[in-house]
Amino acid sequence: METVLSGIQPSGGFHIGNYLGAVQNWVRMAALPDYRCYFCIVDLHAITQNYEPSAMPNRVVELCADLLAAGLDPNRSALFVQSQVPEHTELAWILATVTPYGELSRMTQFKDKSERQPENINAGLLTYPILMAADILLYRATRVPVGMDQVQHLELAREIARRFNGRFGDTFPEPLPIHTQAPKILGLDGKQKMSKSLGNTIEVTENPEAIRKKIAGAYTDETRLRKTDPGHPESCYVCGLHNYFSPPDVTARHHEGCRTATLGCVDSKRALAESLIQYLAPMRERSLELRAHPEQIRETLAAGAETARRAARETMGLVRERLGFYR
Ligand code: AQP
Repeated sequence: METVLSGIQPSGGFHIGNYLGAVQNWVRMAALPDYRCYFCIVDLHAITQNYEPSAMPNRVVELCADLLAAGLDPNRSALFVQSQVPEHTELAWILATVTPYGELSRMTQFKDKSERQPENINAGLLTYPILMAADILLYRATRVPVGMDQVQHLELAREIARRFNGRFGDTFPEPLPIHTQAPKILGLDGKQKMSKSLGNTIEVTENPEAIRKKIAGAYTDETRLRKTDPGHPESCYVCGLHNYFSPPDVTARHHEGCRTATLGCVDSKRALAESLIQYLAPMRERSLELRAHPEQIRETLAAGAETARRAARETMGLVRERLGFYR
């Protein structure tokens, strides 16, 4: 039996990058009997960015509704909120003592976020990967379904596990990343990663009109200036999204139409918007239904936290023993 852990920040609306890059795998792995799954809404990570405290409780409820609507079965996985299991922060402190400072300052996410929020380069931005390592190692997880943006952090988590094991004895397995077919979805600008905090997303619960408007403004093949210019579907953002959301015949028609200049970017965008609306409709409807019953969501999260706390206490018992802490 493999143990699986992954997390998502309540830092904005759940978007198609989160879904295609990570959560599709969460749903798939939770449904399989070979995996014991823990999925957490990582609010402790989210507070390293600028945020509004009064909006947080609702964001957590909505994100939980979105994850359930995406198909995550809470009876086959522990779905919980990170701050409700205090062992995450306790283990993070301990792991900080075996983490080289130099490695932390090399992380590209730290550099990017420091540039993005120069007025708030807090120490939590730097130590973020240690908390992520703690999230994973607390459950002694061996598989971590994440997008490409988390690979560097996961490599550091592996090194932290190695260093801890080397110093205090074999305690943690080295976790491996698990990717989907779409580990990096770009934002609507076609340049940066689609990311909640960059505001370049299509949310899973976005209404149809908003989807049409956003896709109309999406980036397309820069070399195709006029409709009569043949395009390059392989490097066109809109054609790329057809691969994931449109039926194969629609995708083939628009790729071919782009290549031969028989269909324009506007046609392709219109078709993509309708495909997305259709693809997302069941998730959107289900999430809106679930959001109308926040008490059920709270019950799900409470049950998940209980399961997570049990596993976390067990690991921390072992860790304290290894560290030689007074008992
Ligand atoms: N664009 C993406 N393509 C593929 N996978 C992605 N993930 C995130 N964006 C993409 C994966 O989704 C999981 C949750 O990550 P997150 O909560 O950090 O997502 P975010 O939208 O990137 O959120 P933020 O707040 O804007 O965070 P930063 O700025 O830290 O990226 C992860 O498995 C992630 O890999």
